Amino acid sequence: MENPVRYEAHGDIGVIRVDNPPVNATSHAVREGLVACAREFAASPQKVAVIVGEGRTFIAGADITEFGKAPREPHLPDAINVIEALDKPVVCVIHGTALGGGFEVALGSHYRVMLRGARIGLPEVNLGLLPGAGGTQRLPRLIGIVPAAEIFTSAKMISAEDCLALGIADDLSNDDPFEAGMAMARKVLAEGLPVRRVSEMSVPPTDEAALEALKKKVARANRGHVCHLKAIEVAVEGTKLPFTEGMKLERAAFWEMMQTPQRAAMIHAFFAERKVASLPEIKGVEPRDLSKIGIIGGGTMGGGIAVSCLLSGLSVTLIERDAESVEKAHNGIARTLADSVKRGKLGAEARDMLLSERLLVTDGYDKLSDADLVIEAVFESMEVKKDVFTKLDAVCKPGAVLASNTSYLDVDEIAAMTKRPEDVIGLHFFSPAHVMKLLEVVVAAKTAKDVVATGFALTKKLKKVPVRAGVCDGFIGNRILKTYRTAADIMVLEGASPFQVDKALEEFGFAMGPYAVADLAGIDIGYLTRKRLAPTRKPGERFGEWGDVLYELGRLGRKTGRGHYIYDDETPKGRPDPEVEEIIAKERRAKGITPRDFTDAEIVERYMAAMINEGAKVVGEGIAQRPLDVDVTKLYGYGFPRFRGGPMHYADEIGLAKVLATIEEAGKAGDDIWEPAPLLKELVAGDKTFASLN
Ligand code: 3H9
Repeated sequence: MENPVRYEAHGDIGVIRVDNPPVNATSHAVREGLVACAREFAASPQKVAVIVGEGRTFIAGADITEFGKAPREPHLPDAINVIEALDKPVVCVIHGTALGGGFEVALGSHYRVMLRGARIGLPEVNLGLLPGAGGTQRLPRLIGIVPAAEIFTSAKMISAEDCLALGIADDLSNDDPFEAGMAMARKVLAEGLPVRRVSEMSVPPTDEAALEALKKKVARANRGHVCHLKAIEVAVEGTKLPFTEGMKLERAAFWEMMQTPQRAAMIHAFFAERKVASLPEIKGVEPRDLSKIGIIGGGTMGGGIAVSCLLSGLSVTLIERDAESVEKAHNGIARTLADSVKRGKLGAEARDMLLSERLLVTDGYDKLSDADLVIEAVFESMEVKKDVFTKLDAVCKPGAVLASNTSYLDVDEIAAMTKRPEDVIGLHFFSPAHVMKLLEVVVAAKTAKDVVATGFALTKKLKKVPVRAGVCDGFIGNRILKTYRTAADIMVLEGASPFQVDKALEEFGFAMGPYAVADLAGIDIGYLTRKRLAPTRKPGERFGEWGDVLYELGRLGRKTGRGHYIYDDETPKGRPDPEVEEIIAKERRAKGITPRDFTDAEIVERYMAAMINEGAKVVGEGIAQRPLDVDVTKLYGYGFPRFRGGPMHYADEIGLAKVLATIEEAGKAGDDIWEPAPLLKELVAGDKTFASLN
């Protein structure tokens, strides 16, 4: 793009057009263009200027691809200062989204008009940063410290209507962006409205109690992050100073954040999330039709998938086995939708329409004859699944996509039950399916390309994040999970307590440690998994068996008030139970293990090394396409802390040689999980990173 910012004269009005697809990010050329056009306007006979974005959105922020490279002048805060300092009024028109640096350009303008449907936001914290072009200094001066901090610490997008109420927008418009800007400019001219600089405004009084409450809330919600509280601090301290001094404080903090591993991790996550969705093998491949969805099974998974589809505008026919199960499934879906209404995510009328017009729950397979895509979500047993796919093969129309929501079974074997294996695919949702963003799209040996494309098209419709996975036990996510859970169990057998393991990993950034998760999911799930894996175990293989004792004692986790932890009114989130330590001590004695102490750091090191090693095997075997696919899987399906970027990014961060050394050390006890991944060894030998494969 030659000149992404252009100046045009329209009588008394100068128009500064920003045209830098896809999202008008403020690249170096845009910053240069903004300064040049501001100067051209200053020297021109025009009396008022309009800044407007071309394409689908106003400026969506700084150009993230430039982060990590040497900064080039003019810097964005300086460009915005040039605009604000003009002695003729400047109007900014916001359509689509004005995010980060884009919203900061708007704050440096003298008047703001927003199109209805447009939104603003300061999402820098999502990238491990804080607003760095005046967001922490101008916004508090415009609307007050607490409302401003709520915006820049939450990264939420604020609607045009709310912006008008808050005093961020001066007017709303139904016009196109250009006309909306021209109308506002004509109003400025007609009413002789003056230059109005936010930097010269004084900060509205601060409700100190509300500020303290917000700080606590933000600290709680963003454990491990550094940027959120730093942003509040900069806003509070900076606004006590003259504006230019406040800006210096903001700039220094912005650069401090820019150097953190958290910034690198979160920007990696941002681009990885987008990269997984554009699969080269389906480039240009048309997906099949996708409006009528069939679902087999109305339990937790099937019901969640149905809700997810309904909320995305798809019609759902859900099959259950008998009248009683039909009613139960229907009620479950209605309850989840009612909850969405209660939380303001869905109108009551829309809910009624979904239930009466878009959903059919029935026990007749024949109702699936016109379904475009059917997702099987029945009990995790090969026999049951084979029976379902035989029936689907008989009733579904030619070309219908037949998907299994299995979380570990062999999709090739399932596909072989049909006369159309090319139409069969795995679509592995995560529970609760209407909430969790990850969807593993499992491509079997014979799956047709347009079926893969349809799987990806579905995830887009459902606003989920798709990761392509190959067939193996557990695909990407559960296969890696099995390994690091085993590593945790071995550490417990060797002397760590489950409570110490959980605490160490929660301090690392996981929302919950593996044993708290086991209690939440149900100890019975782990019990069934161990039963399933029993025939595959090698003689002498070490694994934790205390879960079986908990199961036999009826300690099924949260649902029974006891699992690894005790859950009661006093400690609804659970407290460690010494009885569990005694059960584990007994197992150690029976296995002849003398317990030793573990440090929290060693626990994290081993847990992560196990995760990374299996991740490298999964990539090396082609089950995951690249290391970043492993990262996205763990980030969106397994609560991996986003500020660490995913296990493979984290591995690069700490150094692959160090990871390999941990694996080799842990492997001295002879457990199979510690067999080093060939890919990891290769990368260490070549002094390369996982990022080099992305
Ligand atoms: C900042 O502003 C710091 C300042 O305070 C201070 C500076 C000194 N840069 O998401 P999509 C690409 S920090 C470069 O699929 P959508 C994206 O990678 C920034 N590229 O579309 C994708 O490329 P590709 C604060 C960017 O319609 C394409 O655009 N701003 C940027 O679903 C389409 O993106 C943010 O954090 C960027 N800033 O959503 C906003 N943004 O096609 C981040 C996007 O090659 N962006 N791309 O894969 C977003 O939230 C969404 O992209 C947006 C559009 C809502 C704008």
